[in-house]
Amino acid sequence: MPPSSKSADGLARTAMLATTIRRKNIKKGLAFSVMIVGSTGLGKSTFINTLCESPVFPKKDCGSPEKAALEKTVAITPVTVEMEEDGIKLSLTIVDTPGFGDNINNEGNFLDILHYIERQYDDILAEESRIKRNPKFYDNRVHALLYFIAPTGHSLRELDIEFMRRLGARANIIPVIAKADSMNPTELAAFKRRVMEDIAYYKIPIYNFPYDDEEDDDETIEENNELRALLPFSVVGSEDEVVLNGRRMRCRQYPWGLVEVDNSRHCDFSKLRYMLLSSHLQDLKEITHDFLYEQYRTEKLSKEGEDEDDELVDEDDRTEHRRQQELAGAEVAAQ
Ligand SMILES: Nc1nc2c(ncn2[C@@H]2O[C@H](COP(=O)(O)OP(=O)(O)OP(=O)(O)O)[C@@H](O)[C@H]2O)c(=O)[nH]1
Ligand SMILES: [Mg+2]
Repeated sequence: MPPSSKSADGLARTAMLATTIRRKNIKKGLAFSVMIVGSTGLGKSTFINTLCESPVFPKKDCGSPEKAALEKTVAITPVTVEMEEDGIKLSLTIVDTPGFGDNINNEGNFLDILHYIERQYDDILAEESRIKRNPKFYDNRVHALLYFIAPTGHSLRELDIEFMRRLGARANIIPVIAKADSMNPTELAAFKRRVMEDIAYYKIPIYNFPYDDEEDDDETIEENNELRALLPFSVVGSEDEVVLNGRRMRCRQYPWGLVEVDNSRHCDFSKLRYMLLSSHLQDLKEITHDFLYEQYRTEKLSKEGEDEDDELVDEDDRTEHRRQQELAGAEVAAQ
């Protein structure tokens, strides 16, 4: 068989295999996990309900609809929602976290969140080391961390900088401006600019839609550049709907007008949702596995190696010490 036809045959087989895997994935569904972090009361739980288009965190009934409100989140809460995006089944795990910033020292909140993320990496590490794999094992690694920034109009707070710098090595951080309806378009544009200046100045590692000039096609590069220019995404959350001119829309209703959640002139919610659950889902998963998890694994295994070396040194020291004692004892006995 000539080499060219052999390689064509091989290529056809690879393509067939890829199609079969894709079909299986479509049937089985994709698993994706997003964590939501930020100060208390910034609308994190409301955002989750808006993203999932269902009351994942139902309102607390306080007697009348006006008084109904979401309860304050008090513990790290992962919830899995089955949904369908572009005809593909998605098993979406959303991890809600208690808002921080109430305490003078937020170290506890930081560590709880960091430990949650690292625990999922540890689970994978343990599973990878098993001789017999557990077929029911569920990979719960966090693929994207949406960090909610308070709409102060100034710039990043100490707390935001500290958190994103510390967690950036463990998760794909996507910065988000919460309650964007509290700023007008000029204020919002200026705030976005200042936040990005801070991110660059403090060298905060965020997910900035990376691409490869040589490998990626023009369309991907253009799309990534457009999304990069939107950072940090401005969001508005609401589960309330109104019907206007026969069109049903989710919005926040004020005496002076409506803020539409899905209107890209009002906020970036729909673009964020599309990139998260559709266009960049696979990229976020790959970076989590190939880079963030790999980095954690290397650090953890080399640390364990160092600890073992230390133990060996300690053991050597103890043996030497015992030998010296025995020698001294023998000398005394001989005298
Ligand atoms: N103006 C405005 N208010 C919002 C928005 N999203 C949520 N809210 C309101 O903000 C309040 C707090 O919302 P939650 O979703 O409970 O906030 P949270 O971040 O989960 O709060 P914690 O669980 O305490 O951390 C509620 O009254 C929401 O209706 C928004 O986009 N704009
Ligand atoms: Mg909450």
